[in-house]
This record gives sequence, C-alpha cells and structure tokens, in this order.
Amino acid sequence: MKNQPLSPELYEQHLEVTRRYFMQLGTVGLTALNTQGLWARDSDESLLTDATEDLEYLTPPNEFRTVERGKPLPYTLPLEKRLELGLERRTWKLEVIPDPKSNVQMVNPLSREKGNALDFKGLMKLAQKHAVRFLKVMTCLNMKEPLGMGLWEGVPLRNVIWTTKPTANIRRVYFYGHHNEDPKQLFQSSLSINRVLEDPPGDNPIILCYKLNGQWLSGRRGGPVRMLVSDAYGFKSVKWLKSVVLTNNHQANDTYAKGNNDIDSPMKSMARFIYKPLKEKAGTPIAITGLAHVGISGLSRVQVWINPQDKKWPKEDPCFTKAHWQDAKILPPPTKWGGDLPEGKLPSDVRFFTSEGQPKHWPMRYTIAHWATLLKGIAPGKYDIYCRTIDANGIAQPMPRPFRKSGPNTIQKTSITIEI
Ligand SMILES: Nc1nc2c(c(=O)[nH]1)N[C@H]1C(S)=C(S)[C@@H](COP(=O)(O)O)O[C@H]1N2
Ligand SMILES: [Mo]
Repeated sequence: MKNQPLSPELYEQHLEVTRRYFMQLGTVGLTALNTQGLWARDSDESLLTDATEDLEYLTPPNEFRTVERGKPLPYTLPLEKRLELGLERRTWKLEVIPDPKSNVQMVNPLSREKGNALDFKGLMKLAQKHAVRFLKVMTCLNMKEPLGMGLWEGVPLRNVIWTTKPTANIRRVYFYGHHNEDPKQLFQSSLSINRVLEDPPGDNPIILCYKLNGQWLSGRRGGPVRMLVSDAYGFKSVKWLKSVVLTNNHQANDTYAKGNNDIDSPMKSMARFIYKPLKEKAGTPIAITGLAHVGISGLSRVQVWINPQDKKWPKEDPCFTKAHWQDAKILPPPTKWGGDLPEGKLPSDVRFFTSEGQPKHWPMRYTIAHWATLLKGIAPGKYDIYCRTIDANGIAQPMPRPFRKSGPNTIQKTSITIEI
C-alpha cells in the first residue's frame, strides 16, 4: 500500500487558485504577494509564471495520489496478460451474480461461466441512455489530505442490476476487483441494496466508472472500470472491478472493516492548510490558504485562529471551541476547471450544474473548495495557527463525528514566527 504526501502539483495548482484571491484583495494583498514572499517556497520566476496561468481546480488524472494493493499491480502486467485477464476495455467483463451461500432470487444473472457477463460494449450501450457525470474528491479514510479532485463519469450500478431481473431476498451488494486470483489479495467492499437503488436528494448514484476528467480511466486509476461511491471514502470505490455479487446477507464484508475502520461513514467536512508561511515580518499581513473538504453536512464557513505559543489553551476545551476564530474567505467556483479538460471546460451535463456550466450551489458536497485569508496586526513572537470548518448545520470540526476511524477531521495546526 502506497501513501504519498500532498503532491507538489496539487500545491502549485492551489497557488494558482489563491493568487486570484490575493490579487482581488488589492494593494495589501499585492504587497504581501510581491515583497513578503507569499511565493517564498518557490519564489523563482517559473512559479510566478505558473501562477499567472489559468486556475486549476481538478487534479490531472496522472497526478492523483494512489492507494493500492496487489503483487503485481494489475496495470503493470504486460498488455497480452491484461487482455487475457479482462483488464483492458476490449476484453473487460463484469459478472453480476447471486451469492451462492444465499437465497437470492434473480432471473438473469450475468455470468462469466455462462458467457453472458457484461462487456464494455454492453456498458457503453447502457451509457448512451444512463451515463452520469459528477465532481467528487477522492479521499482515503486513513489519510489526512485528499488524493485528488475529479470529474467522474459512469453508468449507475442499478441500471446494470435491473437487467439481471432480481426479484427477492436481496439486502446487500458485494463487489471486488482483480486480485491475481489470490484470496489474500482480495480487496472487497459492499453497500446496502437500498443505497444502490435509490439516491437521497442531492446525492449522486453509485456508478460503474470508466472516465475521469473526460479521459478513459487508466489502469492506475482503477480502469477499465471501477466502482465510484461519491459520498464515501475511497475504500468503497473498488478498482479493476470484475465482480458484483447480490446477497441476502445483511452484513458488510468490506476488507476495510478488518483494519478497524468504520465502513458506514460518509465523508466529513474538514479544513486543511496548503500555503502556510513559517515566518513573516511584523506589520506584514500573513497570507494563509487551504482547501476545505466538503462532507455530507456541507460547508458554511472556514475559520482560522492564531494563538501565541506561550499561551497554553485550557485542557477542558481540547477542540478550541472557545477560541477567537476568524472567518476566512471561501473562494468562488473556478471559471476554468483544469484537470486536463480541454480548455479547462466542464462538459454540459454535469450533475448539479446548469446547462451553461454554472454550479447550482457552492460549495458542493463531496468536493473541495479553496479558501484564503490574511491575518493582520500580529506582534512579534511565536504562534500556532489552526483552521477548521463549520458545516452547513453550524457544527464546528471535529464534531459531529470526531472518531478517527470514521475518517480524518482533526483540527490542523501550523506554526509561524513573526520577526521584528
Ligand atoms: N482493487 C482495489 N481497489 C481499491 C484499493 C485497492 O487496494 N484495490 N484501494 C482503495 C482505497 S483504500 C482507496 S483510498 C482508493 C484510492 O483511490 P486512488 O488510488 O484512485 O486514489 O481506492 C480504493 N480501491
Ligand atoms: Mo483508503
């Protein structure tokens, strides 16, 4: 399993986004930008050149970070082998079958054995009528930073399930991908049949996903087809998908449950720093930027708090609820979306966007929003700076769900020295 730190690409993209905000702030912002080293970490010309380019919100597919198991990793096999195993669009097949240990009733299972499994052509036929596209941030339940922000496209899983004519005794859907026929390498996940068949208003369907940012899903990203569960952490979005099993078993079988993870946890709202200066001169506004991860309860505010290091906070208030938090600015939706989309343009039929390509609301759940702020009038000394979200219910991070194994959302801290 590979866990990589926040990618330099994501960092640079973010600088492009936030640069516009600081430009809009006018002279104060510009002074901070030009003379006080907002770009100090990469102060060379090339970054400033980059920063004047168009804003990028989506992560280019090959710049996503990856969480994967498998020896060998399926997409590293030679083409011939990938074709043989159905890991290419030309030969891919999905079976949708009843659990042999269960009493599921379905008329028309799609079975590899019987030779009627769904192939890519069949999936594309369904796509003509049912394909959907939506924005979703990919985040691992066990990592503090998102892996990447994408525009995903696929066919709702229920449209395939209905072709199998299921009639009774189904409570859960199990699914897994290619695992080198080695049970020890099996990575599986599951959902309630109810969540698959019906979406709460404002949520996206569970999809069989074959495109990311308008491009065919690469092997590294889980192609030819992966499950994509927009409201959940990454482990539900099984890559190299080949099998869907309907069962009357009411229990989850997720591989992630074995790691003490809460496998029923929708994504949480949380704020993360991106640009955080280590030192600054007194009298200069301190520029801070970050991203907000927008969970099931949405996002109403992002806040920042700066506290002198020698001023210890009372232990009775470990989440700093009584601290002097100040609102940061949540940046508006981008006009160019980046992520290697042609001309940075979103296609016309993205869920929760108008036909003119405008989001119907912002921030949007299960995506990210950028934020920025300037702290002013800070006396020389050493400080800690914290950031947090307030969700759309008015609840501050890390509430309402503070337990670590239901997803990351501890309050992040960074330190800064203000020099005379
Ligand atoms: N087949 C398979 N699917 C998988 C995994 C895996 O190891 N094998 N890892 C899961 C986990 S834990 C996460 S967080 C996401 C990460 O998606 P990404 O690598 O595309 O960023 O993929 C999920 N899907
Ligand atoms: Mo994960």
